[in-house]
Amino acid sequence: MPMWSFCAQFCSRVQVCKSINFIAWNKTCQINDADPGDSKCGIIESTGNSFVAASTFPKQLAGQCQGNNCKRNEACMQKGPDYYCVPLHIISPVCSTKLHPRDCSDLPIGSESGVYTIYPTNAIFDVYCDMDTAGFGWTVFQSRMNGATDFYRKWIDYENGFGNLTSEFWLGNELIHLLTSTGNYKLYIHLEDFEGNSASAEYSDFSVGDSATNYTLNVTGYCGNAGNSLFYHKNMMFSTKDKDNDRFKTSCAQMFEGGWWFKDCLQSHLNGKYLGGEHFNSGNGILWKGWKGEYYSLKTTRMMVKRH
Ligand SMILES: [Ca+2]
Repeated sequence: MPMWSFCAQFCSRVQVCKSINFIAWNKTCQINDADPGDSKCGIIESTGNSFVAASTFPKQLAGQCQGNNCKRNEACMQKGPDYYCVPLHIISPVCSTKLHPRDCSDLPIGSESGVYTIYPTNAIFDVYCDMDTAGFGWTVFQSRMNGATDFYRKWIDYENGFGNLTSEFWLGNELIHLLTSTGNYKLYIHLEDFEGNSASAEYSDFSVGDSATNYTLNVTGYCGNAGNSLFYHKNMMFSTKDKDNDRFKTSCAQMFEGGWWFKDCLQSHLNGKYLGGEHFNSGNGILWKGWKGEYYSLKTTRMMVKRH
């Protein structure tokens, strides 16, 4: 729905609707069969959404549909001067985490790796869940494997996400923030080289700030065998080729061709160019200095989070 009033108007024409939850950032209109105080879904009014009782809407919102006799599971639609009743397809009203997983760790035990729809607070989106690399329940937000996707992109692309969930992608800073702000998350970074070796870096606490902080990286509690190459970037803002938030005199994002939490400039950069192994330009490529040094571009990377 383009705006709140359309959502309210729709609700006014549907008998079953007792309240609406309008989510501003993705313009989602959720209609609810309970008053705000009785909602079983734990929806509350907060920044970014408005959760309002239908009883507060002006009567004229329903227009000619006001007083029609559509059934409880029908919606009244206007067509010219007339109205008609159309059936509503009501999806399960149950709000359990089984049906509405907040992230990949809420999926039923035994679920395989793949793309799933998750429902963090006030949002619905698709993610890739990794159930194999580091145990069950990881929500992946970054993946490199073959160089098929261009990672030298602008701020808006990194903000909204790009690529293909089943191959190479960046989930999007807004979604990474949303996900990691709804609970305590740990971070797992899986790395592979072209010689068949792999290494990992795990951080016990990880979150990304909101757009007002330029998606500042909060990360702590390293363990693993790849080296602590993300620590250097802690508390840095995100930077892209068109938005320089780093501490270097020119743009690290332009120099190293990607988007990252650059400082002055880098110890790691998993969104760098896919150079395919050894190269001669210090710091270029898909970099994790603590494992393969500054002259090696990795084959495979995966960054993923899990609630704890
Ligand atoms: Ca700079």
